Amino acid sequence: MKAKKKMAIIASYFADETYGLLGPQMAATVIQENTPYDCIVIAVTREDDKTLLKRALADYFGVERPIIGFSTLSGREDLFSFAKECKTEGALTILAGPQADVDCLGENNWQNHPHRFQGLTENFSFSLHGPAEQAKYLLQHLDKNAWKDTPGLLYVSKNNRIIQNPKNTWKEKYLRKVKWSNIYRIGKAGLVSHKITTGQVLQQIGCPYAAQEKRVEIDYPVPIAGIDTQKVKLSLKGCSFCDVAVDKGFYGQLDTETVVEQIRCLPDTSEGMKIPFELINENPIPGLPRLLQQTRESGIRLSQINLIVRADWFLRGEKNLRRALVLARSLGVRILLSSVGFESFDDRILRNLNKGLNVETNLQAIHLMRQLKEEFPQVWGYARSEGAIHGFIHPTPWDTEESSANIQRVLSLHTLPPDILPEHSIPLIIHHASGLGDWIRKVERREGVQFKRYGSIIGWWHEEKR
Ligand code: B12
Ligand code: SF4
Repeated sequence: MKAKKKMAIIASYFADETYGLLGPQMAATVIQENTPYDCIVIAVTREDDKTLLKRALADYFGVERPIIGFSTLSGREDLFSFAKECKTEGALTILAGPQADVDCLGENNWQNHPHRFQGLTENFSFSLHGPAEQAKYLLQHLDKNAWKDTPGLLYVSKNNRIIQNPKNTWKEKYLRKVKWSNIYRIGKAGLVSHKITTGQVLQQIGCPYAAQEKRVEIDYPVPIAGIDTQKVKLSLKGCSFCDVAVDKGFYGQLDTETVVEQIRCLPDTSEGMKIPFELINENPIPGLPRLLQQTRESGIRLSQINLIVRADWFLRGEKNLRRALVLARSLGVRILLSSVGFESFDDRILRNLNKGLNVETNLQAIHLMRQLKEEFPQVWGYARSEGAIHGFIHPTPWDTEESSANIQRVLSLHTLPPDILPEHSIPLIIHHASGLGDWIRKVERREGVQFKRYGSIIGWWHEEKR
């Protein structure tokens, strides 16, 4: 039998992570099963030694030309440089996964504004944005020019023009299967198989909130002294800081059957149950009782489902959630509300984030989360000590003494630090292609200021003189 060719996907990772890398792992599975290539995922932390990584890649590819996909790099400039080095040394480097297109293209109109993020066309042979199965055509035609017809491909032509092929849409048949044994880390002696103890299951692509277009007015950043009363008008879909809203928009829910097939692929615990997994769906509660029922009918034993929910949709789902908790109790399954994107406890900041809800809604959700703990103590989890990390964005460009005092007052009045507040807040991150990217560029243009770029991220905290 002819040996299969080889491909590897490099993705960004944190050292102590228990999660898998669903997107890259799903892509590797699609490639493995539908092309002449074996494909693995290599999870690379900032601390990993790049010389060891190089050596491991050389051992893996042997005499073959390395074909290396890069995905979910989280804006890491060390990995952008690593990709460029591999490309210079003869590898074929493909930037794929979320934001691959906009990160390759660079920031809007950077050609006329040299301080803006100039994109990654020099670091990668090309980018491929959208569903993994688009790579089938590419990998089958690498040696011929026909790869230029690959859907979703973006590349620089010989006469220096950027060519971007239209993307294919998502097809459920490719979203049924994920291998969980295809992820590796770098060890001293080469690639080491990495065991995943918390999985992810895709149930919805994108976010329904990102399907609603709204005309919004966002305040100026406070650091621009004296002009902080001005506003910027924008049309936004989804939360202003959210890259998912721009990247995926809203495609819709997957069939329960597709979701159950993915659950079947998850590794088992030593007790023969599926490992805990996060349901990737911003509005999972309406379908939760049905999902529990269907897994039971399929003979699958679950240990724990982690939910990510918006506070308003959590409140709206109360009735279904109670049904699901009763069912979960009878099945011995735990439900952990692992992340609610509260983001702030100040109404002005929530408005600037275009979160579409207010502090009162966040507090009502917290009240219900705590009440359910009293009613379903064994089945229901929501607190930091139970593994939840709720969203709290701080600092932001709109922090004032008044907003900080306001937030402090809400935190102590409702005793949020012990169970709700995460150990660390996350500073507001502005990806160049997010709604806030447009906001900050408008501020720059109007006020003749510049904010520093950190790769694909705009440093709103670092204003530079022009
Ligand atoms: C669930 C999720 C999490 C979970 C689990 C993450 C994980 N390790 O998988 C948690 C909450 C832990 C998490 C944490 C973080 N996340 Co997160 N997360 C997501 C989310 C919402 C869904 C990811 C997912 O599974 N999608 C479903 C899969 C099937 O879709 P997909 O990833 O697009 O993959 C498909 C295609 O794109 C393609 N594809 C993907 N890779 C490749 C590679 C090749 C070669 C090819 C051909 C195709 C291909 O194939 C897939 C199937 O068709 C995404 C946003 C989103 N909706 O995509 C962010 C996202 C992946 N996370 C992101 C970030 C930044 C983080 C954090 C760094 C945040 C932080 N500051 O802590 C951490 C890092 C975690 C880590 N590296 O270990 C970014 C990555 C940005 C980027 N472009 O690099 C995203 C895109 C959100 C965003 N835009 O900000 N996250
Ligand atoms: S932050 Fe969450 S709720 Fe807001 S648009 Fe993004 S995915 Fe949807």
